[in-house]
Amino acid sequence: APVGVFDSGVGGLSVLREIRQRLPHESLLYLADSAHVPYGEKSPEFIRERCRTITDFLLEQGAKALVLACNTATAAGIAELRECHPQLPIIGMEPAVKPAARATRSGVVGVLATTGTLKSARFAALLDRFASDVRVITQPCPGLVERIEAGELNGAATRDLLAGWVEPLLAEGCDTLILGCTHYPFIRPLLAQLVPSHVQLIDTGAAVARRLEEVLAAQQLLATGEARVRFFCSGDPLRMEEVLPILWGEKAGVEFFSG
Ligand code: DGN
Repeated sequence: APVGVFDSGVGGLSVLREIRQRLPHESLLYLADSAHVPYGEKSPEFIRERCRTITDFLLEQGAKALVLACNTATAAGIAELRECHPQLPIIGMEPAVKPAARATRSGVVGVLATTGTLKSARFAALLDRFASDVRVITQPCPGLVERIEAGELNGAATRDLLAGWVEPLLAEGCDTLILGCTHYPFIRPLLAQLVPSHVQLIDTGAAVARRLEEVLAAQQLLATGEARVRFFCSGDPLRMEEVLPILWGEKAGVEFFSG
């Protein structure tokens, strides 16, 4: 049976890449809720409703486990999903506050994430738990997800947007930046050009793939043999097919999800 992975759009492909690399025998279903991207400014109620609809679909497709490859959806919806599906392994994303608090030398950590994530109770709890000794500066990045959805990972517009957020963080002494949205690993190379080399960039994709492996192994759900990856999207499948070679590294067909 496949593992179901979803995001508001194509950002979760950064997580899918890590899963594919770590667990090449797992069949994967990836759903981009592109008709509703970005989730960043949507209400938690709306996002929870999308989480329910998408989860029902992925379960109909036979998913044996679920990865919410979206920080915003995790913050809003994972608790409810776990309540409704107590038997289903469900793994979510969260900004990597704990590793960043360990890594910083200056004691100042910057978090790039959506407004939805930064305003959530889950994020506040994460700071209480792991960041009591460091100063955390949060920075929402409106407009960045849209650029990445369009496959614009290197252009001047994307660069200018990013530079405008990162420079004040550096001026405050940040030496560690958390990529707290699954879209952002795609602009990591660009970000690396905008910060001094001692600044560390931290994201959570690899840790989520490791966690998925542990959870599947513990329930004896790990697959062997040949794997298949299927892509679904609630927006325009042709548009997603255009950006897949850039973000996934291969051409693939995308099926329309009308839910
Ligand atoms: N990729 C999502 C996240 O990790 O928060 C959200 C992107 C969005 O829809 N704004």
